[in-house]
Amino acid sequence: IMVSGTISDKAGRTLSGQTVEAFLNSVSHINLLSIGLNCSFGAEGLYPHLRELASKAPFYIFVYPNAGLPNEFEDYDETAERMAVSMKPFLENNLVNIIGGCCGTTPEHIKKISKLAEQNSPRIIPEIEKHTRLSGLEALTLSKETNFINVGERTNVAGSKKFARLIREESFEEALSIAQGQVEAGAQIIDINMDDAMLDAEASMVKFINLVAAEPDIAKVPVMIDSSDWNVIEKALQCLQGKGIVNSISLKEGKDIFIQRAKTIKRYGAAVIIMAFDEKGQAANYKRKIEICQRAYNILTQEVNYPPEDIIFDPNILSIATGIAEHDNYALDYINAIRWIKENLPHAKISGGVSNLSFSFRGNNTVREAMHSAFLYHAIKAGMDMGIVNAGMLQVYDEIPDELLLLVEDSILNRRKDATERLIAYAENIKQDAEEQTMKKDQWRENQVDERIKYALVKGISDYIEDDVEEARKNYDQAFEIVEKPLMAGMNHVGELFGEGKMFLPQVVKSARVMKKAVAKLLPYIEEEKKITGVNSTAGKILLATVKGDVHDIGKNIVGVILNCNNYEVIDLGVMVPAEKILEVAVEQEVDIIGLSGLITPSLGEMVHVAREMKRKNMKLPLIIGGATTSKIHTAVKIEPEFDEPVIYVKDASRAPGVLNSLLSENTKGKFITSVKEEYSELRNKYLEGKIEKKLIKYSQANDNRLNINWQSTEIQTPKIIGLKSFENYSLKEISKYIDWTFFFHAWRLGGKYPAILSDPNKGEEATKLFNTAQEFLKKIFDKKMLEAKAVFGIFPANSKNNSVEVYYSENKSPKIFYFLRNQEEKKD
Ligand code: THG
Repeated sequence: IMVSGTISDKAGRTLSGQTVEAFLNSVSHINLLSIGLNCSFGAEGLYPHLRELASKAPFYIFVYPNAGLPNEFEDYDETAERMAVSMKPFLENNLVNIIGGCCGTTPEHIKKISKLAEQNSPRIIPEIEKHTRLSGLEALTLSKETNFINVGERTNVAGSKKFARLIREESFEEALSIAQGQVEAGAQIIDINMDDAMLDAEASMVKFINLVAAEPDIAKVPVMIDSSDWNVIEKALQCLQGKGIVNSISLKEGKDIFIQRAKTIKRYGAAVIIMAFDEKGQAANYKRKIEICQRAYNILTQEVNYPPEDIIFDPNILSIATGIAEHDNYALDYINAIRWIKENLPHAKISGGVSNLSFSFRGNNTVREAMHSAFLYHAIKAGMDMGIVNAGMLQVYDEIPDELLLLVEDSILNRRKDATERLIAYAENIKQDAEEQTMKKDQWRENQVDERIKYALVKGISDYIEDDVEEARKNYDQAFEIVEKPLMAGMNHVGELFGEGKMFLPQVVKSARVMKKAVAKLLPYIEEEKKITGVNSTAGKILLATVKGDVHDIGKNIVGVILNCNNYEVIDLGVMVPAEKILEVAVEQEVDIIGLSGLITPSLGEMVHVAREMKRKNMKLPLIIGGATTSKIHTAVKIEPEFDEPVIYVKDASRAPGVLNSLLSENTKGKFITSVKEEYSELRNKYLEGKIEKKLIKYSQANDNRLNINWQSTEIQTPKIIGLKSFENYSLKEISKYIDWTFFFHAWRLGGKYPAILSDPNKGEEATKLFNTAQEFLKKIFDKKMLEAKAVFGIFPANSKNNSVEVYYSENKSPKIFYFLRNQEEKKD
């Protein structure tokens, strides 16, 4: 079996949000022949990701990138030479065993790559250290360097009254915020438990885990599936993308069932917690604990071939200080057992439910937290690797008041007979510090309401959005303005961040959900306002389709979700939709906009066809274009000229609401369409001009055109200073004269090669001087004066053949351009 992955965004993640290492950990339980990367965004950016994979995978490695991303016109620009340059480091650093090319590569490419491969030796599979390697969207490796791993306990219906209530009431969104709270408070794994007689544990587990998968801030950590019902565990395993932990199995029901379940878990690819139980029951003392763990370890490693690093023992943390003498040594037995396991069961890890320890002090969090911290202090020293804890509620060992510390340690380490009594006496004396219990207030809640709305959208926080939009209504005349202004501003910011690789897809979808909630809250008000103004109740009706010949729809579906969240009625025709069908439904359903999507390059041609058909049928509605291969330039050059109505490219899902809003809103529509038309026509002209200019000549001809310098005939002065010279007290004004402004003018679209002068006579003496110089310059060279110019922005040689220059100047506010030709009248205004 060979597993091939693709990195799909700038953040270096797979489409479902995993990092390369998280992905590797998710599939490493299979005895792979090889693992590698294909396509992605070409060879060039792949190096760091490939290197990471090569350094961590115990399998052969392959790579076959595409020849860069396809350009806007369905072609791949990366030549065989260029691609070989980017692939060279893969081979020279011996990162791969198999190498090749994906989309856009040709026999020519493969020939070049193959040559390079011949010159280098293949990767040798490195010795990979045995560590417990887990993953959510990100990898979690338990090594000597990682300290104790916190597993969040609060997403447990048996361990949190609040969580239990939320799940019972099906308030899944708020339940998710408990998970998020655990992660924010430092949980590196979350334990999820739905075992409750009043719940359909299987259904609740599946639903909750799937919701977690869509919350990148939670899904980044691995999941610990906590259930005593095997069916719940197996169902949950089927929903996990990453490599999680099963909590738990044991020898309670005998060896056969134990083996059968361990085999199943191994096949799904998860680590497993083994509780110290057997046919006789729970191990309470040291001897029973180590005896059961030893037996389970032998069965797992010898009969199931379970990787020992994926075995996590839980030798039972039982409640102490209960008043029952037999319980007094429970903590010490656990600590001693883990010390033994560490020494005798190689690579196995140790976990435990820490809060169990202090059940007898329920209601007194001060004492409980002190007990947990002191217990962990000793247990971690003995080798405890991870623990199920109330993340964020652990006290720092050093900060436990001396008196309390002495009492809890007496109890944990069973140092004196009256330890429990003394601890109880202490506990009765202290009052709960109410303040300690209240969570610290979120700083961002202090901001202005519009800022809060934007923040909530970017962070995907839905908790306060309804109250915030309600509050925002005070500042706006109409509810719809809140959608158009702060909410859109937030969504646009999300779009920008996504474009820069600072957010990844699942996060964008999460933002859309916040948007949905906000819009839902505003909808009744918007409806009211519309009754008065007589406008439609939805924002608009849009038809979406992946064009004929293309089966990709992930992006389109995301657009659908996001538009839905923005109150658009979406008719999704699915994939492989022929032009006739699209137009037929559009007419029948009277949609406001048609949106076409496609991922593969032939779809570009199909989109041109749809546009032509729309024109032929004389349709009067805008067409929007999106999908991985589509682009603004292709839309402008190839699609837009085919159809007279607006044809607009939408870069990614996050931008769809902004574009549609501008297209359909009466206020912005006209201006928006005109500006897009202008922009596309400019792009088209530039492209067509560029096409003409780019005619290539023969290499020999190019050589003949080189600059011939006769070094003998010219006397070359030795510069006064060679090397660096630093100026200490300079003025920017002075220095600006020496700056080569070419690049700035390019950026400002001013064109030209060597700017001669920049000035504005209204800007003081220095500028006037420059302005006069410009006048003189033109007079001297062209015998022309500056006409009515009030300011000169620059003078550029426009064409070296006829010695013309372009002069950028202004008479009033709007800049103008003149072309001057030597000894001729000015060519054009
Ligand atoms: N080993 C393994 N898994 C486990 C346990 C274990 N899973 C469950 C449990 N034990 C660990 N989780 C918890 C979670 C919460 C509490 C204790 C253990 C807890 N809850 C508060 C209480 O009951 O007082 C509830 C407070 C509230 O409702 O807010 O203490 O040992 N493998």
